[in-house]
Amino acid sequence: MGQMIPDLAAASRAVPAKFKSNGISNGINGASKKCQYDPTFTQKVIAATGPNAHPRLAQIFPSLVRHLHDFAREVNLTVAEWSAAVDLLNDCGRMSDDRRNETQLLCDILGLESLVDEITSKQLATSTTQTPSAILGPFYRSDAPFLPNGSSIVQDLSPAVPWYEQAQADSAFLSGRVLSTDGKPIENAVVDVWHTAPNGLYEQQDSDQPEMNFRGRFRTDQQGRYALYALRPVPYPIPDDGPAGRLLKMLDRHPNRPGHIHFIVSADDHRPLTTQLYDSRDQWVDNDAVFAVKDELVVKFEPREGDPEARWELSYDFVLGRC
Ligand code: MBD
Ligand code: FE
Repeated sequence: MGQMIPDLAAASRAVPAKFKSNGISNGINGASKKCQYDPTFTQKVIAATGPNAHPRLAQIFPSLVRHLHDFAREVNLTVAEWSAAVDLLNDCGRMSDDRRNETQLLCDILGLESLVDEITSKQLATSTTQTPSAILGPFYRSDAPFLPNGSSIVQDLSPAVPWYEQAQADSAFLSGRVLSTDGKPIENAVVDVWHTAPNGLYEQQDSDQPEMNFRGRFRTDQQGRYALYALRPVPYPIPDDGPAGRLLKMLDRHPNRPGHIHFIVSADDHRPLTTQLYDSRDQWVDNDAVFAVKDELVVKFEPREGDPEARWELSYDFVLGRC
């Protein structure tokens, strides 16, 4: 029986010396560490802000500086570690262009884009019935073609395409309405939609795909309806060949996102909605590398009967809040 009682002293002795007494996860120790450094320093930096500073920045900058400095003191950040972080940010910048936004991807794996999305949507919400938002992600293109309702965002699918069979097996008809929070259908709303190919790559990541493949904008009809052909989305790893991927590996984390379809739904007099729908069949739906899944956005595709163009169907109504 005595063996069942955990030997805390032994457990503590087993901690390698390099992890001991560094002040991390130890409030008392951390507080005393703070005093080791110039106690007036942070205030000096905050006080340097001038009277004509940008108002919102003047409001939030003191908090930013306080948290940054507290973090550095709490972990005893060294010049070498800070310098590695600067290199990481510089690498993100160098890797970014109009096809790839590595800095945004870095924010995504830190959960920051999902957090600011939650904050923004809660601040702006005018009703509890509106469809929840989800993050934009780094692969949006604002100029997708307008397509007639009922047409397909899958371009040039032929047996020559390596993922032809999977595209056939995953062919899906998406439809639904765009509604206002009072339940009224909205005519002329724009449903802007994009997703990856079955190889897990967005069109701009993949030189083998035609321009604007799996992207389109649709306008709702008089009953507020939209309809299009697309594919059931596949899970895929976020690009992990850059600094964001390096960080994931150092954290022993996986890069996978559950299969998802992105939407921006907009209409006159309503707040535009940026969101994503997640396929419930997906193994990563509870374990998203960028922490963007919300229960209300997980959907179940149903088998579709009698349509040679689609094996699956999904009906989903988007509810927009008024401005
Ligand atoms: C994606 O496809 C995405 O949607 C997000 C949010 C982050 C990285 C890749
Ligand atoms: Fe995405």
